[in-house]
Amino acid sequence: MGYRIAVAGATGSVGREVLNILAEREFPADEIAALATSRSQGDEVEYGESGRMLKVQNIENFDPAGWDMAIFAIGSAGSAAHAPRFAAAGCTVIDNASLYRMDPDVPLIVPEVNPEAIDGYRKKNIIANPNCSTAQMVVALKPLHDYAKIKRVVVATYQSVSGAGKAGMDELFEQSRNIFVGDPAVPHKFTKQIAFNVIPHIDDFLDDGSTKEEWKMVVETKKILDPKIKITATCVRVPVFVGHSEAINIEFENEISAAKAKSILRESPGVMLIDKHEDGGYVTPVECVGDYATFISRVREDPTVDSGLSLWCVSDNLRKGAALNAVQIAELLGRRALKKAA
Ligand code: 11C
Repeated sequence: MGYRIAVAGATGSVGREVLNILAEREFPADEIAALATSRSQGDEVEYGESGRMLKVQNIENFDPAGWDMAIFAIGSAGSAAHAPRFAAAGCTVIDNASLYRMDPDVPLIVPEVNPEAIDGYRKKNIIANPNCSTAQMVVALKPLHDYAKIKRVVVATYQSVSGAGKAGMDELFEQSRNIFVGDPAVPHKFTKQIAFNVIPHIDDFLDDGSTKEEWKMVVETKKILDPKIKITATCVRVPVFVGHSEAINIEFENEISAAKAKSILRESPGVMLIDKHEDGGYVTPVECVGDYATFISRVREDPTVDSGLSLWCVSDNLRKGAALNAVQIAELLGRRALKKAA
């Protein structure tokens, strides 16, 4: 017997990827509901490449009773409005928004890293999906932490415009075209011109001068991996449509060579090591689009500390950073929690 699963935000970039990935991975679904706001009610969305079309239902009128789980990709305001109602009706919410991530009663899960934490989901019947830049980083850090214990991480991100949704992608496209034809590249979604530029600012500024995106990378990594790890992040928007990249510097408590790190990473779940010391022997964001893996390249020792490594980490932010991770959580929930309760 399969599950009844709803996808809220089914018409957005992440929601569509959720449907693609559920279909690709042949998620054991008896019934799938595509939900969105009233604006999209009656539209149709494709269930992967199956050719099967789902009619979009208005989330406001949807009764979640009798549904096993719902993957939410509707932002924090949408989650605040609907997640408690779904959860109370017995439909476990897997939420992509940041709203519940730091709630101590809500597990924050990356299945390759902390699957055991899912056992706490019954307190609120909500499970949180981390920020995209955190998800790929912890997949890379976890196996190295298990071997040599990470003390400190310094990360700089190169985040694609799809992290800011369809409006971000449209803005990069339009500004690039405008610049070619001699029209002004006026910013709307981003604070400055994004085409042919980089912007060291993602999400709101905090009192200490960092941004909320940088804060999320710190607190989410601590919650998922280890609260003792010290982290500092600089998050930067770059003119790439899909695929977040990260330059990660790691200091360890115990010794670890680059060769050892590579042999560990080669065997690690969710990781694809592509690291040849030659032209093109590394992965760039355009190559990771549509893939499940977190790609790691440029692994090398950092000679400025007793035990340290630097590496390059790239992943599809709409997949591992959002939709894929949410579907993996649904699979985990199906395998562990729902079966256990039966
Ligand atoms: C970005 N990482 O690239 C953000 C998007 O907390 O889920 C995802 C924000 C979040 O803009």
